[in-house]
Amino acid sequence: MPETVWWKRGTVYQVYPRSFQDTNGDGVGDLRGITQRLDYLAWLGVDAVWISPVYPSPMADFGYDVADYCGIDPLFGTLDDFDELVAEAHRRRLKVILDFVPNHSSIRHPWFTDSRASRASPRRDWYIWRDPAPGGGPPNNWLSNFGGPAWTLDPATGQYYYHAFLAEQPDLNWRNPAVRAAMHDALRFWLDRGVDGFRVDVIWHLMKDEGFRDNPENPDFSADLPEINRFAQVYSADRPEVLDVIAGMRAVLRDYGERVLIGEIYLPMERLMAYYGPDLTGADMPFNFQLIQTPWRADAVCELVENYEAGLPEGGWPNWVLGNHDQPRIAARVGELQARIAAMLLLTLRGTPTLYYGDELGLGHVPIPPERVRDPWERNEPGHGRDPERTPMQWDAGPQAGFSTAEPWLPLSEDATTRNVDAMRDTATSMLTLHRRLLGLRREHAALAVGGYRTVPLGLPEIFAYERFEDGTVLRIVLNFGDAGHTIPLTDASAWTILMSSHAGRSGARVSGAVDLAPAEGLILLR
Ligand code: TEU
Ligand code: CA
Repeated sequence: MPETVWWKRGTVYQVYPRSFQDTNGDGVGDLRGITQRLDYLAWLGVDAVWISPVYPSPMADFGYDVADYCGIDPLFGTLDDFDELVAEAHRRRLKVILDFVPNHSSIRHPWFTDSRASRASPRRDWYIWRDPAPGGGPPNNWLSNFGGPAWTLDPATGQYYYHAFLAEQPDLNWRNPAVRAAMHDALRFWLDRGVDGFRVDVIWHLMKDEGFRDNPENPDFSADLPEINRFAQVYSADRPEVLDVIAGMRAVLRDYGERVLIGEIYLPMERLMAYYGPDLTGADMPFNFQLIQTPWRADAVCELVENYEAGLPEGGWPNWVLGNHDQPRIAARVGELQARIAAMLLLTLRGTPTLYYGDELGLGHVPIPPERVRDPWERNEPGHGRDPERTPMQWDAGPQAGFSTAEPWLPLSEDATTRNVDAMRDTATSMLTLHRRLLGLRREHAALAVGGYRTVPLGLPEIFAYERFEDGTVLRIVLNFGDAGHTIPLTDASAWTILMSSHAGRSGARVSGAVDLAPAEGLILLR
């Protein structure tokens, strides 16, 4: 395989640590649990594990409210546990990516305690404080992503502080060089411990309009959308100066060699591309959520892939995401059968795939009874909560699906006795086996890992076909987004070998001229 940096060749697997494996019987996953399951990740065939936040936190937003950027919350374990996790991961050639949350801290972070103490506090300017509007009330019309105004009045000093998310998550002021320096130190703290990279939370939010202008109304707003969409986020996020901030973080990572900077960015395609930065000084991988936001149709997905490929800056490496801890699960969005096509797509497109834990089991939307709702967003804006995609990983048919000896913090899926790693790992037709085989093929064929991409136009509206190629090897992927069978012409004279079908079986068969595709079947052919 050609020499390529690990994060381009590899596959990222996201662990939501509360829900992966509990080892001390409190119903919440922990670091030792992740360490215990590293053999599983190595067996599955992923290359890196991204762990959602494990820093000390009051958990108002389950760790996305950090009270100390250089520690581990006791709920998850200790720094020693963390060091052991890194060492054990590296022993298995797995990389470790930390979630970094620099846009806001917890309201309990000592920096904020200092900042709010008085207008004269040396740390006052570490956060974003503004006087009330002239007639009283919040300084401008910016809204919180979780509902309500993004400004909270602190009566002690008579000023409002800004929070793009919960009031318990005050935004830091990245225009202040002292904030940048402190955050760079935090990055170095983890890099020195051997961390291989960071997924940076809401990276496009770091800089806000210097003049704090009102956001314009969004003409497309409708009441079923979260309230944040009432206005277009023109001034509260995605400011051009943010690229300089990101280049600063990237420079810290570059001192450590091959470490990766991934940016969480929910923006339209053209803006997303800007986050590779001038001369690629930005994020190595601005997360590409377009598959989550595009209707699940062959023509729409084909168009998306082509636009994305065409929009990449020179040298910019692509990446693909099907789900995460903020989004309804892929199996719930497209259905169990199409989720297999989605897996085949994710793992055969050009670029680094990020897989969300549990999606390899086809885990669906787990209904949460009202008394068990945990996500604060669900309380603020019912219907938008993210608990259904954060339920415990299902390992075996035993009590609590092998996740814990106690009642888990969120309910297990009802089908946990059959939908679990133990039950699925040796079944040829299982979703888990499908993932493992796809990940295996990615390692085996440079064409999949690092090769080129081209669309194969077939003129069949329900079929998306494309090729991946490298050094004379050509793989053709044919995906049936519909529920009818098709005979697919093979547009050249060569014979092809079926490497795998999403339906299992068929591997090794030789085909030429045409190949039959069952409803919702995907094929990978080798020329
Ligand atoms: O998410 C940012 C974010 O924009 C989402 O919450 C988004 O609003 C939602 O998913 C709709 O698509 C990040 C984290 O991933 C999330 O878990 C945190 O709650 C949030 O930042 C605040 O840190
Ligand atoms: Ca635990």
